[in-house]
Amino acid sequence: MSKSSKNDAYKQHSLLNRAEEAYKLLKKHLDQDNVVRIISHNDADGISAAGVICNAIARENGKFHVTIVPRLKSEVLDKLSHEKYEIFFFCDMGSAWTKRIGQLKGEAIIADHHQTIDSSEEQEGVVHINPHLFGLDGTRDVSGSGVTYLVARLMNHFELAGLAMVGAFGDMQGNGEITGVNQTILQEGLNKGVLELKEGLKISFLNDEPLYKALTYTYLPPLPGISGDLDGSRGFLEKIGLSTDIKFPELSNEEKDHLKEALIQINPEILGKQYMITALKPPLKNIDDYSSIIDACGKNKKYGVGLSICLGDEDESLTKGMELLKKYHEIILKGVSWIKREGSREMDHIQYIYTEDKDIKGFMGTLANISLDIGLINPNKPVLALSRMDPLIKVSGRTTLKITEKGVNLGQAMEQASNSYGGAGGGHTVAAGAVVPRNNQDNFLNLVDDIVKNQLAE
Ligand SMILES: [Mn+2]
Repeated sequence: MSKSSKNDAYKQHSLLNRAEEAYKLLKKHLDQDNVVRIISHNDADGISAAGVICNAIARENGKFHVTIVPRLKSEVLDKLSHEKYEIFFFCDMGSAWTKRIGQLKGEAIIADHHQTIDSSEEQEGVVHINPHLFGLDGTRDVSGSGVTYLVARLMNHFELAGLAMVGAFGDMQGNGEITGVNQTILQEGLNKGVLELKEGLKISFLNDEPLYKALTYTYLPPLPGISGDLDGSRGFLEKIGLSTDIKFPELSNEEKDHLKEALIQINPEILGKQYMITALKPPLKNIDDYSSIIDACGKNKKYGVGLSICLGDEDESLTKGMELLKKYHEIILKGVSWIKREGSREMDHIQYIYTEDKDIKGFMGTLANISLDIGLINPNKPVLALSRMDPLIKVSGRTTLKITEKGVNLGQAMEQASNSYGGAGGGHTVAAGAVVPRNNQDNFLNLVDDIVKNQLAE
């Protein structure tokens, strides 16, 4: 074992110990029949994280009350401060508010993975689990769902490793190698037989959609000329002599091989590892697809639908979830063709895209990711995706690991720049968010540009 991985194992051990403290606190309250007050984030990771802890509590015959929120802000905590629950459980958020959480009427568990300026300082009655507290990576190596799973696994609910990975995929930790705590969780799932590993074509909804659609909806790995391009996708299939409307399972073995070879020519990464949840059927079986469905629920603000799917409703909620996914795909296609047409506006060290389109507004972070991935915009500069939400501008910042390795930390840049102009923000090195007053949009952009310049120079 190398020195660094030994070190990493020690750090993971410390994180697991903290999770065990949380488990003991939760167990105490479940034994007293207290309702667990769960607050989680509204993205795929946050919804999955809520799913992990709700499932675990339900299986222990416990009771819970969940609220999913877009952001943990002061007003949310004001409301919670009037609630008389004995135990609060924050998923995928909370690390930035340990003090306020310590002042709530009940005890609290925070299961978060975001980096934050606020403290590792301990608060009475609060168990704070966050990889950053132990020198571990929370951007790439574990999600909010993963951190939450570290508590659930102590109740022997190893099958929830699947949902933990759904959250990780939702936070873009599923592309490329699975590393760190995610790898530990994945291995545990594989060892327990609740997860399966397959080698195959990494195409979205491969068995569920006609081929031309499945290919169009595949953004990671990117298929230039096909991803986000219905005509390009049809053209590709026609060129290699396959029917466009056919579904993958209907192809002969020879045709499947032919398709595989043609796709590998475009991007060899299309063939790779896929992770499946043993107990589930498509479209939830493939963790990547499961995550896309929950993401679509989140982006369409149907958090209850997403959470119900995580809680096992494969009828009504899954049907609704698939409708939301369809809508989601249509909006992304609309956005991709817009960016293809107009491109981004480049500054010295960053670039940005801006929309007032009400369909596209909620999807700007995803569009920023896709634009970088499939090469619609300059891959060498971080991109800020701006949506007009009077009187504010909502900003989603995205970049690549290649750029963060050069020293760029978007979370810090956006936190600092938004704070300087009457807004708020923060997040991870590769993905961050902020809101700023609209009249400070240009000042904010210039300051981020400047901070990124300095980060690159350091
Ligand atoms: Mn997260």
